[in-house]
Amino acid sequence: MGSSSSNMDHIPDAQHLMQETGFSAAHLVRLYERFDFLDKDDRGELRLDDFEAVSELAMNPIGDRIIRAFFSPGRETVDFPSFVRILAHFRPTDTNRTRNGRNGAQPEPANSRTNKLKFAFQLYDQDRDGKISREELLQVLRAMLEMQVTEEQLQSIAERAIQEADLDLDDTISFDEFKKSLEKVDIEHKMSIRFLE
Ligand SMILES: [Ca+2]
Ligand SMILES: [Ca+2]
Repeated sequence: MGSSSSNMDHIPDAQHLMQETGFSAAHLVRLYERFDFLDKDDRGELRLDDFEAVSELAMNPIGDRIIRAFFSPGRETVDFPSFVRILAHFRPTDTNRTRNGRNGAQPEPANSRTNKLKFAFQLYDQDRDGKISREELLQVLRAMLEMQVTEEQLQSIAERAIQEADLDLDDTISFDEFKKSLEKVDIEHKMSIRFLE
């Protein structure tokens, strides 16, 4: 084992992770340092309270939801590969990597627009039924707009958002409707969290 700064020997599954997520070796080493730092008792896993040290998330109004997204349903710990896979959603989208390249055999990268939107969608869809209900939308709006608007205003913002996005009139927002309603929104810009510096 070398002791250079680009030492990846101790990173589990490094080559595969780089391929899968598009992170460079340097990025991965930095993420590993970050992970290792958060992993206070050196178990090779993070628990919910380890994430409290991430100030970018602590200050984010929906930071608790983002943190929970790191955890697979029913799991209480996050290992390094899962940590990296979630963070890959926040990588800038590669503009030169086409979606249907190589006869579509390759899975879409986590940082594609669609996968970024899927990640955002599940931050709203807390019961994971594939739909954002009015109540789920209200919860996010409440967290993000707290103190700035009255409950009545919140209700009407939610109402308008659902009316605009809900194309099949089932009173909830499906992923397709979500995607369509955000067609003109610069997701790239909104979904960048300075987590890697
Ligand atoms: Ca739902
Ligand atoms: Ca709908």
